[in-house]
Amino acid sequence: MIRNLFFVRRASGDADYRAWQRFFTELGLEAAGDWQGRQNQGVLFRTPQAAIELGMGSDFPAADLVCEVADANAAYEVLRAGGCKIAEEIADRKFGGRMFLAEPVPGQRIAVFSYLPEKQPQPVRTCEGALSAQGLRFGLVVSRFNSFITERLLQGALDALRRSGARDQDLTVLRVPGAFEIPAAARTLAEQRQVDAIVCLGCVIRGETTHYEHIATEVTRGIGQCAQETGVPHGYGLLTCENLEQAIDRAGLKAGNKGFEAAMAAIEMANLKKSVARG
Ligand code: INI
Repeated sequence: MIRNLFFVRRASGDADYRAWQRFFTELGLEAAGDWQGRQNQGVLFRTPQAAIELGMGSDFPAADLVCEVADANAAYEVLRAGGCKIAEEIADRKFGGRMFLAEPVPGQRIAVFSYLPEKQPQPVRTCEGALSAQGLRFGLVVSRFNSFITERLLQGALDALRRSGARDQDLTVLRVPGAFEIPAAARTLAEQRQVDAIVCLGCVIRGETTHYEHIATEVTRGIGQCAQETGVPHGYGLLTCENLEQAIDRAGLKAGNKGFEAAMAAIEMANLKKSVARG
């Protein structure tokens, strides 16, 4: 499968090489790397976006490279001032763009255009939650059952929150008897609307009966339901393990600290919620 496409310009000599370099630099590209061999040299300009366009019919520019720029008028002025030959004058085109043909080296034409304002494609609105906990309030619900593990999850979660800028006075820790009680305590916190996100921490370890499965399923469902019904983001830090060794690994040893991860998810989701609300 294709991983990368390279538009290769083979300069016929030093003057062409420099002309191409000046052309792409003037259009705002930065050299991402260059190399110097005994018999050759090259420089790589990476573009913010590239695409292959396939077409047929009329009105295609007479050039095998088409550069979209933010402002074709500005690009035209910059290139002309730098001495680049303009092979076809700048003008509005039927497709909704303003375009000209540049000829940085003899016989090699490149079309440069920008969309007219009314035809400008609208960028996709993308929202992502920042990883800053500054000014945010968090509730942490932690079960005492398997406290050898859950206290480590709590330390991991507090570490993530403090490192991300949370202040201790904005953190509330609720301790509950076992994992089964986590969703109810989380809901009490969520309904009071005094926290921006909740971090749920517990550890269920398989025993001889099916008890473990019932608890794990119910707690997971309860945490998810609380998050969805109250709209308060919940970080899910419930370990569901076959044995103590697996739990230790996930509470700060080989497999990281799931409390830390749950707190980071809570921070991100709290910020995401705020940024979506801001619009
Ligand atoms: N609570 C846990 O947090 N982890 C477990 O592994 C566990 N097991 O296996 O029994 C457990 N049980 C207690 C349960 O969460 C409730 O606290 C208890 O049933 C009282 O409601």
